[in-house]
Amino acid sequence: MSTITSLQNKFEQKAAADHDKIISMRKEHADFVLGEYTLGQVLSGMKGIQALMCETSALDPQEGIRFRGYSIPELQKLLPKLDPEGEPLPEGIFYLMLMNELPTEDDVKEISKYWVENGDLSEGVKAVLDAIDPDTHPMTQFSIGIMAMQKESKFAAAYNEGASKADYWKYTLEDVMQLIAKLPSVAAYIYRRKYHNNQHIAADKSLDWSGNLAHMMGFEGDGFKRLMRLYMTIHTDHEGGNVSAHTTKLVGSALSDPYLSFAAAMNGLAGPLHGLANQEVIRWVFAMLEEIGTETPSSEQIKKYCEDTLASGRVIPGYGHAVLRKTDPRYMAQREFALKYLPEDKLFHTISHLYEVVPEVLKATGKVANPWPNVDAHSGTLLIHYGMKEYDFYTVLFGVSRALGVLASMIWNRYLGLPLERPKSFTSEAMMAKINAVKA
Ligand code: HAX
Repeated sequence: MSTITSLQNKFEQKAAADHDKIISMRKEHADFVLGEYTLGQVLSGMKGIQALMCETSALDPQEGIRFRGYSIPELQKLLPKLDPEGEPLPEGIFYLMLMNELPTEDDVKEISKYWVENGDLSEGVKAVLDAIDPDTHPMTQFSIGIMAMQKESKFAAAYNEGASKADYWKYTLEDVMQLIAKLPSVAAYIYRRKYHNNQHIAADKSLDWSGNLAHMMGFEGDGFKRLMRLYMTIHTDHEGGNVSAHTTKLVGSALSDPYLSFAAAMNGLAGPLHGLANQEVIRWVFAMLEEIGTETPSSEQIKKYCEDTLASGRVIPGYGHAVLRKTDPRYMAQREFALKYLPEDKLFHTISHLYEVVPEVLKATGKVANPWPNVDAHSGTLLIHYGMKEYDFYTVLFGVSRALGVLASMIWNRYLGLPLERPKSFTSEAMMAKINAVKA
């Protein structure tokens, strides 16, 4: 049996009960009031409005993310690894998010093998990437690369041929597996073309998905590969309302295929308030060290630099969050990694020093809801430690990982037959009229 058929069978078996539960919940409790929301919420990015269902992960403002109920430290213990002391394989968290059960070693091996064996890019996709001005931002190139693969969509082809709605999820699953298989090759192709004189490295199909990504980018050390496994695991998903997850769902709700939906999500991840923050953090930290003129700035110097950043009307990248109200556990997982593998690294010390200073500076503004660091505050320093200095590429790595969560969700959305998303909008005049009608 092919990997796709076996995953389809397993998914259908596992998901059938949840499907019936959710569909009957929708029928029987359609009138249940979930919450109320205010005009203020509508005009501040719909924060806190309970408007989405997402099965793969849930975010608690105090505790942080849980994937199908498991925290990051729990998953570091429970998910299959290549080496008992190493980091989990992201293939495992994908399986967990999709199937709602912890994978066995064999489950993970099967997915890993499929992804690595199906990772090659067609000559057509390479030609598209080759035609892009190399100065183009890597995230733009990444999005173009994903779009260049769209013509392979099994979902789009089946839809054109009149496939039944009941089967959409099967084609979606196949597209998702193909797309995730190829993302490391797209990323590595862009990386080697832009920064390594177009010298590409062939896949090593004996490696796992993240190990092979590291290899194709030109990083052979065990340290970088270990980091990639952690990185690709913790960036996968952050419940349903963040820009990349919600974009995938929104665009997918028009029955756009996984390629179209995920490319759209990547355009959202490329924004500086979302995934691009990982590039912005390192750019900002380097600018700070250069301006202060030392690799070991004092707390006073850091504080002054932060205050200057705020005074110039910019944000401090890597700090704050729309939902979290404490230090991001993804930051802590990376900090633990640094304490274990690079405790003497100077840049890590600066990142730790910022953790002591920045929250107080942000608290002093009196307006920042969450002064604590998020995932993006830490990732760059780990990459730099292992020699990956091209920080404008960092968001592409985030994007490769994000595919695992948002596309696992997409399979569920198709399986549940969720309809087109279409919230109601109002003009400000209509809003004011509503307010006046209540006041009168
Ligand atoms: N530096 C300076 N000001 C900040 C700030 C920061 N790190 N975080 C929030 N604020 C400001 C906001 O800009 C806002 O100011 P105005 O009222 O003048 O517009 C005010 O504090 C209230 O904002 P908030 O309610 O605390 O935060 P939001 O939910 O509106 O925004 C953001 C959340 C993540 C966008 C915000 O904290 C931010 O801009 N952080 C820096 C960029 C960043 O690190 N983004 C990555 C977030 C995680 C992620 O998605 N990763 O991919």
